[in-house]
Amino acid sequence: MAAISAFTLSSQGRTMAPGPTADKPANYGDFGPPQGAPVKAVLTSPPFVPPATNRKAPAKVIVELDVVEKEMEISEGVTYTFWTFGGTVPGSFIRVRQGDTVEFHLRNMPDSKMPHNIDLHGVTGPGGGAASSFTAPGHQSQFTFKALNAGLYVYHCATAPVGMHVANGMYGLILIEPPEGMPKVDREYYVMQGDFYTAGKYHDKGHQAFDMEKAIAEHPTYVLFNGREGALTNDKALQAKVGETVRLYVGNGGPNLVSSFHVIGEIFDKVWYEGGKHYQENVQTTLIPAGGAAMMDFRLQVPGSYVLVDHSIFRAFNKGALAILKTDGADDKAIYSGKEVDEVYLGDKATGVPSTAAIGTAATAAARGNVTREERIAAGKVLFNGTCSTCHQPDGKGLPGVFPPLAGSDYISADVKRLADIMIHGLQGKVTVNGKEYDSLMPPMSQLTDDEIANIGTYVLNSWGNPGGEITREDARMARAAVKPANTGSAH
Ligand code: HEC
Ligand SMILES: [Cu+2]
Repeated sequence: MAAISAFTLSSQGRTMAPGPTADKPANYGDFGPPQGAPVKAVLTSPPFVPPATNRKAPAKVIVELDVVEKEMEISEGVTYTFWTFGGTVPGSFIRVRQGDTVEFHLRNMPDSKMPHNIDLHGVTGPGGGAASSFTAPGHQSQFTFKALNAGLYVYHCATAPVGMHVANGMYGLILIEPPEGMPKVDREYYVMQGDFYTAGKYHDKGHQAFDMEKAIAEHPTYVLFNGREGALTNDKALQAKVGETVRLYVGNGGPNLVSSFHVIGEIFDKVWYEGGKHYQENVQTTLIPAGGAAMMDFRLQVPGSYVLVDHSIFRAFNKGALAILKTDGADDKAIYSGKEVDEVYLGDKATGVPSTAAIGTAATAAARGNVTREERIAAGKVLFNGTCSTCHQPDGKGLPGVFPPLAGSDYISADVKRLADIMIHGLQGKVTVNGKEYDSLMPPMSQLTDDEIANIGTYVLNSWGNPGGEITREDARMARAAVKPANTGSAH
């Protein structure tokens, strides 16, 4: 957990010089006692990073961090009881300077149900602070450490069951600046990945409990940046301008997964891999272990939407591990021709498309049992974009000879209820739509929930000259229950 400093390195049978570490003096990172009046650390909520300390001498820094248990949305229309440091997932970002003496105050709010503590990977000492910070609800604890090693470190709760506390969102980052500070950049952002285990399936609406079995099996329902699907998309996307330099401080809280962190459309000019002292240059994807972190710098040369993903790519598109860095500015055709291909990756996550709030509205109403056709249509429109529109096109007209039209489709009007069946089981073989024959394959979309099927189906039925009507949750349930081989359009 925290740094362990006394071991001997050996390579090819030769033992290197012994010592606290091979080339570091015993007082490494200790610049003497704190100077001047104590300073209170500025803590920030993600995606923001506190300003540089700009200090030239060690100080006494007071950190006050609150543990807050609270219900928040984990996805549109899905709530979860998070346990947090500072009321957010990930927890507040802490920034100090190497050699600082940190007086840490951990307060556990009176309405908490659980005791909590904190293990900071930047602390030298057994447990990284955990043993000294065990804090019951309504209590406060205090401990002090000297920040000896510069770097970007994860902190997390280490109260039993540790995995559960971490899975509920109890992690964050502490940056221990090197004495000279980090190189200046135009913008700094704080992003942290985590995997989440809910009792229901991905996108099952309503309140979701933690599922210990799934967590032990390491089968997350959600893999997220900053604790919520869509925390950094649409109007909450990270912002930058062409010509600026951007630094991401990226952590991985786990509890289980290792992140293959990648920004689609960018190359990291520098990566301080593992959050340490050295950087690698020209990196496409950097590995961030659970309980680890990295800093990465790049300059933005071309405007558009850059997509932050875990390149274990099903996590990005089917579990939520996707964020956007929106860059405004003038095109540079010499670097990139400028064909806007955002939609391929983004679907409904792109900026400027209808807000996903409609999905939440329909889900709430569906849970009450009185969802209206209009609410289903509004939610279905958002879901259609990004799920179906890549092939059938946003206007439902399809592509001649490749993807059949859903607009004015006589295939749909012949039997409107088959829509649910087609979405869940896919379609292959010969079909004739409006007099034209298609002989292709539509993959099953069984990842959609019954409500999502109902919403999309109702939207399609009530759009583009189709006959109207409704697909219900029951239609979806029955279509799913029908165990059968993939649909074939013609009888063979
Ligand atoms: C990867 C591309 C792709 C996606 C995504 C896709 N489809 Fe299809 N869809 C097809 C193809 C190809 C066919 C024709 C299949 C065949 O030839 O048997 C088809 C056929 C259909 C048909 C029957 C023919 C018609 O035009 O009326 C319907 C209805 C349909 N899709 C609805 C949907 C809906 C709703 C979604 C989103 C949940 C969706 N599709 C997503 C490729 C896709
Ligand atoms: Cu805890």
